[in-house]
Amino acid sequence: MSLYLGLDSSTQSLSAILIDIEKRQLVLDHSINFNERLPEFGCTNGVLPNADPTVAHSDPLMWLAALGMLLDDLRKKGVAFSQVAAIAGSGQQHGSVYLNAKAAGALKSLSPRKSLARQLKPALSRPTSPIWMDSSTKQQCDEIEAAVGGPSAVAELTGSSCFERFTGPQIRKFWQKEPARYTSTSKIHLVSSFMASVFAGKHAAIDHGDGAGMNLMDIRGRVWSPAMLRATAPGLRARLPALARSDSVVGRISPYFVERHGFSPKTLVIPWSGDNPCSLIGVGLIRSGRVCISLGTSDTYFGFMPEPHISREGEGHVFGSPTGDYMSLICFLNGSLTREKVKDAYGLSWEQFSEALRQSKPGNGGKVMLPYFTPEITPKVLQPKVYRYGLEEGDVAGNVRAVVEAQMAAMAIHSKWMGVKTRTVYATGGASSNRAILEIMANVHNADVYQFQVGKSAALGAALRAAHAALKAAGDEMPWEKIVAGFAEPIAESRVRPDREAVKLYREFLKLYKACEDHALRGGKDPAPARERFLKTLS
Ligand code: XUL
Repeated sequence: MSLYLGLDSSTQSLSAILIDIEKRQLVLDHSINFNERLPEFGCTNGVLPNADPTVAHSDPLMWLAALGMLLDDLRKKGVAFSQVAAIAGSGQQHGSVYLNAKAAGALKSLSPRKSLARQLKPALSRPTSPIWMDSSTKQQCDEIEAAVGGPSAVAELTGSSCFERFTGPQIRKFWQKEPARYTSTSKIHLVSSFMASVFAGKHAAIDHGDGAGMNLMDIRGRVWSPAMLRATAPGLRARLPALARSDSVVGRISPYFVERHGFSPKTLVIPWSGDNPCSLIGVGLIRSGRVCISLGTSDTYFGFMPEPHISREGEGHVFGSPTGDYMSLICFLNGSLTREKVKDAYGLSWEQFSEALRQSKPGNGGKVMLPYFTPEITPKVLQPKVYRYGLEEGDVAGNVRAVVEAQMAAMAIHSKWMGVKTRTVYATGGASSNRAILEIMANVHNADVYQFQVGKSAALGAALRAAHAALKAAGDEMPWEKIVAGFAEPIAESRVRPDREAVKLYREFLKLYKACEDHALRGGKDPAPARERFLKTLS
């Protein structure tokens, strides 16, 4: 049995990647898109409608329905589940699932004749799950930070200051607004540990990688922090699962999956982790020096870190790496959907969007957009607003270039705290297939940019984690270098080199962009003089 299954329960879809570790082969790659296949749950792009734009919840039953559908699809495609040695997964980070006292019994005695969603619905103490796109907990963040000694104290302790989407502030809001439901909650899972629990038929632990995204775990000690728990909600310790290493074993697969889908009863369930820690492995970032930019629903900028180096500006995060080390991450909420909004606003196809990028010039003639179409995480913007400097709304190519340059500039500016000299960037996610975007990335970051063969780095990382942990459990541990070799490799021919002239120009452009950001968000000076200076460098 050398097959390993990696799943990725993400915002908009559930994906699977099956690998054969001995043959170094990706056997299969399949996804269930929630919009297309599960419209009956009423979500748009994985989010339930809400009158408050800062609230973003999803339906955990939709994730379960997707799981049943995905496994059925895979079986129809001829996947021999009986040959799968272990399963691990990746979950959208920070999202939480609230279960009542019936959950343990329900997980243990799932009937293979009924769907997961139907059987686990009565075990939910809260029908919806707040996810990472939620930014409605500013008050709770302030309260928690005040109780613990300020944002830096929280960051020192947990790896991040309080962020609205992090699980701790979300739990505090739930306790404050819905105390009866909080009282009836006996276990609070992350998306990752919830899905692992379903597979294992018992409450699974939260791994250190994803646990770091809660504002509840002591990042160095890797234990629940008593100070953070106290500041968040009463009786929280008893409601949290245990914490575990990412490469431990949850247990054997639940009989539900053996009987209904044909898995071997020996299949191991490995703790699921967050999508970012999984992607770290999925792109082979197991040593320092390189970073990955993932262009997905959110854009993320992340890299491996041997020691927890915390952002003093409170901008980024330190999570656990599945290798047992650390990783740094910065999340930009206005990612794919924002590029798409600009594309749609001008009635363009993606091809025309790229053409507009090719036709316009680096630096955009000093035209700048701050594209906060939705609230932004980095820099923190709670009220969505699009700012334009020297840029007319009707200027199609100008707006297209401005949105991409803004995204790349924000990454360059807000990643300085990591102290990483970036020479190589690995680009992943849907938009990484767009070379016009990668050219801007290479020039703004002054780095070689490579694409990846496998777009789904989180699912691949999960499959690789499954192989690593299962081999370790069998006393046959394989070093990480060997695990990722041949799977998590950039495509050599995809290299986009920075252009010397453009790099010089973007160095100046970053100053202009920063001046616009300071003006819009921090009451800084009018950026017109900065724009004049930038225009002079163009001439
Ligand atoms: C990371 C974050 C996002 C989600 C996306 O902090 O919020 O990248 O993990 O699923």
